[in-house]
Parts: sequence; C-alpha cells; structure tokens
Amino acid sequence: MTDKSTAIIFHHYDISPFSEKVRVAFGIKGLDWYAVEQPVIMPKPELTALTGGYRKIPVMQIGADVYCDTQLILAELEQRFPTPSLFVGGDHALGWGLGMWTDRTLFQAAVAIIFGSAGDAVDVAFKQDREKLMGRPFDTEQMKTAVPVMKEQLRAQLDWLETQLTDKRPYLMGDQAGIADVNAYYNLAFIRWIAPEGTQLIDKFNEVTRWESRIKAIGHGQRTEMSREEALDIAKAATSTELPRQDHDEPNGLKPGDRVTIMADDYGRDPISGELVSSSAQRIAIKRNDPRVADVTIHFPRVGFWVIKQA
Ligand SMILES: N[C@@H](CCC(=O)N[C@@H](CS)C(=O)NCC(=O)O)C(=O)O
Repeated sequence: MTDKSTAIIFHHYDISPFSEKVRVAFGIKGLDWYAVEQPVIMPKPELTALTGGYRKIPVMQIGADVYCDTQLILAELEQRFPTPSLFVGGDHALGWGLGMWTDRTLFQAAVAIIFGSAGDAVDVAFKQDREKLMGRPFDTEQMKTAVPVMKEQLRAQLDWLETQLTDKRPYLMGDQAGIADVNAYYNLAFIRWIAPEGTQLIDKFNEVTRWESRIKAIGHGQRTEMSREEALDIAKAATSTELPRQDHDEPNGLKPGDRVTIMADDYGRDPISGELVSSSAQRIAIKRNDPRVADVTIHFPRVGFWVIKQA
C-alpha cells in the first residue's frame, strides 16, 4: 500500500455490524484500507485520544482527520472516491434517509432478537458497558419477552426488502450495489453472525437470501492490519486538510472559531468539545488537541448529532 499518512485507517472490530456497513462500501468502491482493531467495551484509550471522547465504532481516520459515524464516513468516501458511486438507480440523496430506517428501526429489531435470544450468554462486563452506553438497564429477561414481538417487526421489514427484489433486480436500487444495500445488509449479517432464531426468519425470504449472497461476494476491498499505536503516530505526524468554512445559513449563526460541544442524539451521548473549523447543512468539523495525537480535526454528520455552542 502507498503513503500511510493519506491512507484510509479504519478503527473497528470484526463483529461490529455498523463497521460491516462501511466494509461493504469499501468493497463496492474497491478500496485499500488499514484495519485497526478496537476493544468492544470501554476503556478505549487510543480511540478516545483520537476522537475527543466519542466511543462508538467505527471511526475512520485519514491522517489527522477523524470521521465519526457511518453516515459521515460514507459521505467522505463518496467525496474522495466518487466512482463507482454509492448513489445508484436514480438515488441522489434518499439513501441517507434510508439509513435512518436501517440504523434505528431495523437495527433495534435485530438487537432485540440477538440479545433476547443470546442474552444469558452475554458476559457481565459487556452488559455493564452497554448499560452505560444506553443509559438504561441491560435487562435480558425483558429482552426475552420482547423477542416474539420483535420477530414480527423484523419479518415485516424483511418483507419490504423481498418486495423490492421481486422483479429479480440484483441490488435494491437496480443493477449496481449502493447505499441502500450497505445500509440494509449489515443488519442481516449481524443477525446471521449471532442469532439462529433470526437467521431462520431471514432464510424464509428467497430473494433476500440471494441478494445477501451477492453482497457478500462483493467483499471488503483490500484490508491490511495496523496497530493502534501506529495509527496514533500517523495522526500526530499529520496535519488536517480541513479548511475553515463558514456556513452563512447556519440556523444558530455558528462560525469558525466558536467553541462547541457535539453529542449523538440517541445513545452513547458522550460530549465532544472543540473549536469549530467548518460546518454545512450536513457536516460539522471541530479541532482538538490531545497530547498523544496533537491537533486533530474531528468530523460529524449533522443529522443524528446535537451541536451546542459553549457560552
Ligand atoms: N450511529 C452510529 C452507530 C454506531 C454504533 O452503534 N456502533 C456500535 C458497534 S456496531 C457501538 O459503537 N457499540 C458500542 C461500542 O462498540 O463501544 C454509526 O452509524 O456509526
């Protein structure tokens, strides 16, 4: 592989479903990337040194630029590597909206079935970690009770996919795989990795099953392992390429230089503070300094994240 200071460095773990969304996007675009293995539970000292406290997985790093959340990671990939596009079959932007379905409603059904059927086998440290992440008890008894209802929810959503594929199109939006496919696929992969009860449900949908095989065959691009320490050294030696940019239509008048705090609006709401570098309707970037990585710029999507100006 070429210059590591401009390469894709992907912080993930293998059984992370959201990471699978991006790994398939790497496959669609035929990209080379470095894989940095992060822990499944806190603490994640190397990750949070880079992100200023954001703990979720995955995170993409290119030099001293750090991209949080799969929505923004896909947007950055599309910008840097436009061909082949993730927007196929007449889709110019609705794939983003579709992510709100797959990452929330569909994901919640998958999670409920997975932990409702495997809950007793989950170790205590994981449960305690996820209680902190979600801000509520990790109640396996309650999850078990929810499984029948959630199976109905999952089946109804699988039926949407099956109906979309009934005309024998290879991918959800037509002849090429795109954002709709990566968004929907990772949830099914997650179920197959862990929950036999959910797998049986998916197997009833013939077109969906064939579509999953096609997505699997796309692969993940070219992956090379990298250590966490090396990734941090690369961030420290690099300089962010993000330029200050003011968004004159910003509803709250935010501008470069403002001190802001950013947090997810759903779970894992750890606040990340820094100095605003650039913002637009879809993205916001802040600058931070950490002794381990020096100056880094951290990028977030606007949808799904709150931005609060510090007094
Ligand atoms: N909205 C986020 C969701 C990411 C997410 O929830 N990731 C899971 C792993 S797949 C996570 O971070 N779980 C807690 C952890 O790994 O510490 C995204 O699209 O990236």
